[in-house]
Amino acid sequence: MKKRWLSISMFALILVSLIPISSAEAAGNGSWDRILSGTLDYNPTYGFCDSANARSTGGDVLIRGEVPYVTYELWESDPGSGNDDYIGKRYLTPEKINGIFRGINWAVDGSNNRAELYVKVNGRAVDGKWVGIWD
Ligand SMILES: [Ca+2]
Ligand SMILES: [Ca+2]
Repeated sequence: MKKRWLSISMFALILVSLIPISSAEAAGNGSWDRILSGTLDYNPTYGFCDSANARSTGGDVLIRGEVPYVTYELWESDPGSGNDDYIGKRYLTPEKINGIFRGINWAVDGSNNRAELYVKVNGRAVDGKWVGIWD
């Protein structure tokens, strides 16, 4: 029983990460490049899960998460405590697997001229689950 559940959830993960992004949701520069494929990891100090940072040139950004019916937030990281910039949030479902954020050039900063993007989900329900970011 457990094994079967595992294979079903693996299937869901492969599905959500590999489904082609439709042309109706085209990126500004014409192609989506994946800049992050990783996990959301629980931080007990803050009570949320977040991903590693991914460097973006701004423009349009798309996120996907393994777990449906969850609100995924997109943030931009800056040095120091409490300086990160909130970009927005998207509630993702099996019918709406792409969370798209348009025109986020304003989030590009720093000497590297990049936005350090990460995904955050409140609580610990998505701990260890997959998340992806495209630029
Ligand atoms: Ca910033
Ligand atoms: Ca930054």
